Amino acid sequence: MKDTTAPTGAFWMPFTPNRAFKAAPRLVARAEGVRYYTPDGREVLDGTSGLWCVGAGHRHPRIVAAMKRQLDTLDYASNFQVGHPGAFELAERIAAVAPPGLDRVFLVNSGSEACDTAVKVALAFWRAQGQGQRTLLIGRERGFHGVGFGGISVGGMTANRRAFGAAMLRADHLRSTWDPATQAFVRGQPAAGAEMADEMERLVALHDASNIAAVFVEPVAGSTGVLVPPLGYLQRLRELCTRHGILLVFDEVITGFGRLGAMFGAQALGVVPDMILFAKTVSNGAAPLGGVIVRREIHDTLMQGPPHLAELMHGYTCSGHPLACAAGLAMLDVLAEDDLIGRVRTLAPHFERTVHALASAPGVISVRNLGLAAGIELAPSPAGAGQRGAAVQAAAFDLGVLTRAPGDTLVLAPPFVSTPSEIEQMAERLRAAIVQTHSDHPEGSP
Ligand code: PXG
Repeated sequence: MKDTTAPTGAFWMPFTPNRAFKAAPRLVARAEGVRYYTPDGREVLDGTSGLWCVGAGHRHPRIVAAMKRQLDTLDYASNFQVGHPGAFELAERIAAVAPPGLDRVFLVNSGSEACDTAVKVALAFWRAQGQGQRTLLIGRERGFHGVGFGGISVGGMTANRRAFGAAMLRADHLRSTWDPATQAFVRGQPAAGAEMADEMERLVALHDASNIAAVFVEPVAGSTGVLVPPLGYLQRLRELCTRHGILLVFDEVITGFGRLGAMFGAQALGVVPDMILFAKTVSNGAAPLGGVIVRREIHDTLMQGPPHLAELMHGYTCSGHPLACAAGLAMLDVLAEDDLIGRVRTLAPHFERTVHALASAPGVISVRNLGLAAGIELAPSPAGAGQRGAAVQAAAFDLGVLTRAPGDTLVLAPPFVSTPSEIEQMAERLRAAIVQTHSDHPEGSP
């Protein structure tokens, strides 16, 4: 039998420093609830819900059972001109929990596909109304919208854009809402800064609204380190998009399905966009699933052309895959039956206190949070930005907690089913990793 603990060179790992990983592999082999287990049986608390996916905890029994039943019934059917009941039911159920007015659902397999789908829907929507010149997209600095060409064009993560400029769509960007001078240790939404949204006026004055298709933002920027928008910012952005007739798209790949204490960030923060993108938590990470929820008018505008032809020439072999739909339906049941969103709301104040206590750990220069998401930022090592973050991430795994480190920010985003004491344990282990790494690399030495 092959030694499954030793990764070979064949797997080119995504978004991973491959050489460093393969020199010191950190594997998980099993998971249950809020815990991963390494091949040798050591526990690692899942401080990031996998990659922001596993709100209901790993291997939730009702999700696992539903997926097993599905595999025993219908393993694969496309949704190209035939269909299967799971996809229709899932779309209805998602529409029923979405903000009012958004009730048409296009299913895909990932957040990146959701972003690229939304870009296509926006472009097609304007073209269908004789406004095909509306091709400019507005994103935001430090936004992340996956790795498709639409997503990196509106995205604002330099490293993801650097090499691919030749294939980028036309896009301009709002600045990030992150202001270290006023927000370093803010709990929840910063009180000041709503006017940052007025930058949209500048972009409209520059490009003219008649050329702009849509604005893409995450309600809370997640993967660049949990950047929480000021109170009123998204409301202001909504007003400006409405005033100028520009579509507003919320990328809720991270915030969707409970993370902020409501089904969607739109509801948690009280702003209704024109489209919502989702993935990750929708299936509890148990199968690849994502999608785009659109306002009825957007969908209806596109329902034209010869009746024997697809109205939108877009879709994936696995759009609405039966197994993913089964996982999604079971997750919606679990969210409701176990009141997981209520649980997020109950846990959030405890989580906030626990993560803000990390402000006293050595080298911490910012802590910010909303719902069950927090970023704990460390002063960069003199050896270079991101090095301290990477070192803490590795040390934390060895000390028994999974964190993510975009740059020098450590992310905690625990499963919704975590207990208060499990959250404290996650924070304690993270503190130990910060302390250990700090004494390995004291300030001023590489
Ligand atoms: N939009 C947002 C807001 C995301 O966070 C995507 C789109 C793309 O989803 P897919 O399913 O194509 O990966 C994401 C993905 C991290 C991390 O460390 C976050 C993501 C992916 C990888 C790492 O926070 N989010």
